[in-house]
Amino acid sequence: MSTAGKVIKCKAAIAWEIKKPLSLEQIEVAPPKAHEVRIKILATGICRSDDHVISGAFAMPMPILLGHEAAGVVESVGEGVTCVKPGDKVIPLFLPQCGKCKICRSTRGNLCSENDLCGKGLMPDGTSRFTCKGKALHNFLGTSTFTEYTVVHETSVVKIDAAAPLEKVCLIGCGFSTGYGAAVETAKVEPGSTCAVFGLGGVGLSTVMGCKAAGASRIIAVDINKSKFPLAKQLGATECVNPLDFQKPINEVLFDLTSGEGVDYSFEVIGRTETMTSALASCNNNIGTSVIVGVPPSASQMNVDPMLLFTGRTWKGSVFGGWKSKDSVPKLVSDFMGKKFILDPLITHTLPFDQINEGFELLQSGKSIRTVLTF
Ligand code: PAD
Ligand code: ZN
Ligand code: ZN
Repeated sequence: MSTAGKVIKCKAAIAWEIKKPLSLEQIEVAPPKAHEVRIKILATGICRSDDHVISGAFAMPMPILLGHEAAGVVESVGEGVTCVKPGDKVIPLFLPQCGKCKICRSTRGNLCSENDLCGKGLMPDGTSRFTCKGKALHNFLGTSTFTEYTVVHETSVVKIDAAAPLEKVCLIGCGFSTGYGAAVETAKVEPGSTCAVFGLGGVGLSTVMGCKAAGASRIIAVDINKSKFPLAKQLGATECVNPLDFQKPINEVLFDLTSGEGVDYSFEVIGRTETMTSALASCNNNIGTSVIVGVPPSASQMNVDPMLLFTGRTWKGSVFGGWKSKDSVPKLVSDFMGKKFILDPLITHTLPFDQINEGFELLQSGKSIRTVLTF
């Protein structure tokens, strides 16, 4: 029996308030309005950005339906949708590509003005498609994938190869693309260069892979959890450094390791202001580039010696790896299918959706890289 045009009752994991486990409940998912798409989610990864909302570091309106790294199948479409049809395999896009704003019209940049990084948590028309116990739920970055069904705007979804394994390519919806793109798209790492990657979670390890693919000759992986080092080496790190093993600041350690020159490219893939500054100070004082990938804690401020920038360093940020999402995600899926990169080592755990809170505990305790939840 077709569910098109009807409210769907299904299971979802709700964040009612910060610092509490997610609550598995039945929700109602309204049919898609014009230019919206309802998706049956089949696999979703757990990313640190979801956890930043739960911890309160990334301020979002509550209650909220988190999750943004997923893959699924279109269940139904609203009026006027032509980019996808029921049955298509798709990836929701936490960074939309409207095709109309200044950035979408430009060949440069990827931060479509329709993005919801500031956390409105509603569809573009200002309403929600989710309710639970009579209360409207906010969406997360226009996606919300910790649910059996979600509704997204047509600018926030893209069709992918029908043969793609959804329980793997869901990582292309965030972690892999973000980390890999920070190296190949945002920094445009050059062959033979020296890179340092701070933070070796799913995103940072993807940055390591991007540095390797770009031909970096040295990739120094930095983490305070040394259990991350074997996988970092397997994916391309040439050396691994634990800041806790040294008395001096990590930027000085990296200068020592590079004969006083600093690295050509550094990446902060943690989400802490201290490590953002350390990463900046670790790159060459004149031609070094440092990229912020970790989500900065809401309302945080940085106090930086301007001399670090005066001498010529470049400091930039990277959302979704600098990729224009709709254009790039299908290509990245094709590249995965063509074995141009691998995702399997990043997926350390696969759990049924019901065990979502265990997945978060694995991330919080540093035991997992990516947990993929299946439905
Ligand atoms: P993760 O928690 O799996 O990995 C973070 C890693 O950093 C862990 O291995 C930690 O041990 C390590 N770490 C923590 N503190 C330090 C420290 N002081 N020095 C060195 N290492 C440390 O997270 P993730 O890989 O899922 O995400 C990483 C960040 O990227 C996080 O802030 C997330 O919110 C952000 C992100 N940004 C985007 C984007 O578009 N820019 C997208 C997705 C995720
Ligand atoms: Zn993410
Ligand atoms: Zn746009």
